[in-house]
Amino acid sequence: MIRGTYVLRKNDGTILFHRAYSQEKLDEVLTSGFLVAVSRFSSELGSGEIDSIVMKNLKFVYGAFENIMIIFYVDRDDDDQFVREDIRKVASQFLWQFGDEIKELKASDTSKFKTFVPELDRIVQEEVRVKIVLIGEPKVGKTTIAKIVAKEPVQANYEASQVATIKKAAFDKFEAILWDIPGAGLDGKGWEQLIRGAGVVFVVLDSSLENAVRSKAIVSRISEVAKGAAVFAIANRQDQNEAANPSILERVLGVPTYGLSAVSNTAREDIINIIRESLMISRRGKKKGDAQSALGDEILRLKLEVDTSRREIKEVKDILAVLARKIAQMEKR
Ligand SMILES: Nc1nc2c(ncn2[C@@H]2O[C@H](COP(=O)(O)OP(=O)(O)O)[C@@H](O)[C@H]2O)c(=O)[nH]1
Ligand SMILES: [Mg+2]
Repeated sequence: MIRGTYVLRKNDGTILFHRAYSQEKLDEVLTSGFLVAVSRFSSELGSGEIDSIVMKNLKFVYGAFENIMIIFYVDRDDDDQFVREDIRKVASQFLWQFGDEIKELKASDTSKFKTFVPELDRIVQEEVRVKIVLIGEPKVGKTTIAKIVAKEPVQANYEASQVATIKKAAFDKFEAILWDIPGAGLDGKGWEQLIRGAGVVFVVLDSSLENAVRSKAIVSRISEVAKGAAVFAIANRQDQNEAANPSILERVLGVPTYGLSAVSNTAREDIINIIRESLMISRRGKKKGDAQSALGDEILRLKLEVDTSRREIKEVKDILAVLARKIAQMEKR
């Protein structure tokens, strides 16, 4: 999860803005050391370029934009892809709001940047909480998957789930709320209520063809009931010899299908990667998110363009001045 955000002035490393999202105290020696270092090598970082560095249990993701640096610190295992999107948005917004004031600013007078808090929160918290539903026939591995993601102990002996259970897991910038819906009730309509408001729905399969064919009905029903949800399949039990290849199951179901073995040692990382990718795809499909990040990029581009044309105007003016002097000299002769 995102632990906090810094905005620095590039040339001297002045901290213009800091917001912590987690109660945990930062290692101050570590952080101030990092901030000094990062402002030193900011000149090597091209404008708009984003890089990251891991220190102890934190990952610092940072980018240079015009005369500022934006730094997010997150948990060390987090994927910084989502943070990178946020960094670009924060940079555009911060430059848009304060761009002109940063240059003249005296190092001690950073209070005005506090007004950036709601703006930052809006960017960071946009779509952080996501409802993820695991649905599918009994014994395909839904409860196992939910428990692994939530870091709960998994028992090997099977217990049929009677009621939907909800588990939480935090990773990257997300707070995932996992809904584990019992497979026994899929004939009725009860489950349709439960998937409302989901961002992502995973139809979990035991990777047999029969199971995939039977699950087709659920897939088409999901898209009717939860219109905003992106639907994917998890082809679980890939460790079993009889498991069909995910690409074949994908053709049967008509939705992106990820292979998984929930009993593997790497299961948690594998599942988180599947969730990451599905969130990336589902967000890409959302017009609003697209429009917003496109707007951020557009603002940054326009600002660069204005700066360039200001420079060009000055150059043209200089040339005109030289020409005018030349004409005046020629007229004198
Ligand atoms: N071999 C194998 N067993 C699995 C896998 N995933 C789950 N299981 C086992 O299958 C049984 C049913 O899993 P469960 O998560 O309770 O299924 P649910 O009914 O869909 O919630 C349990 O005994 C699990 O340990 C897998 O990928 N491979
Ligand atoms: Mg279950």
